[in-house]
Amino acid sequence: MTLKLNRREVILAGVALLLAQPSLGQATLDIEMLNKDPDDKKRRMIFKPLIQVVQPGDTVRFVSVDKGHNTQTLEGMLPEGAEAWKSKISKDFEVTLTTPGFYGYKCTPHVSMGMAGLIIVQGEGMMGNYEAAKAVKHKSRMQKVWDAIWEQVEAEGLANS
Ligand SMILES: [Cu+2]
Repeated sequence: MTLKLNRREVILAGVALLLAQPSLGQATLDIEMLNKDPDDKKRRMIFKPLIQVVQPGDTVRFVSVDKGHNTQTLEGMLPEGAEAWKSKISKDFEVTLTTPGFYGYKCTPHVSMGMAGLIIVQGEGMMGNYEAAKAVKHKSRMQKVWDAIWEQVEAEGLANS
């Protein structure tokens, strides 16, 4: 038996293949909200991992492992067109990210302790807000945390479109 596909069938097969690609996102990645880093007890009030790299369409799930934390986007640290968020204290929170770029966020009650983190959504245009996000000034402890985050971004080559 010979397999002959008409034009419509070829297109449908192509669409089905595209939809089957797992790399197009829709993974769920966790960020834990912790009082102490289980791998380094000296590190307190942290998001783990500190830098989370995802693909457009992926969902980031903030997990309230220890109580008393939340996640809130930092002003000036979102790609253009991306929506800000602020979650409830001590609650898990999910956000699906579709716009490539750099997303800086903090824990509202623990700003003074430098509790913050970065999500990088890879893809076309991701460098669009890199310099702007890096240029945001923070207070004392928070600035030290961001200096370390940007250093790690450079060191790991994460700022490449
Ligand atoms: Cu906190």
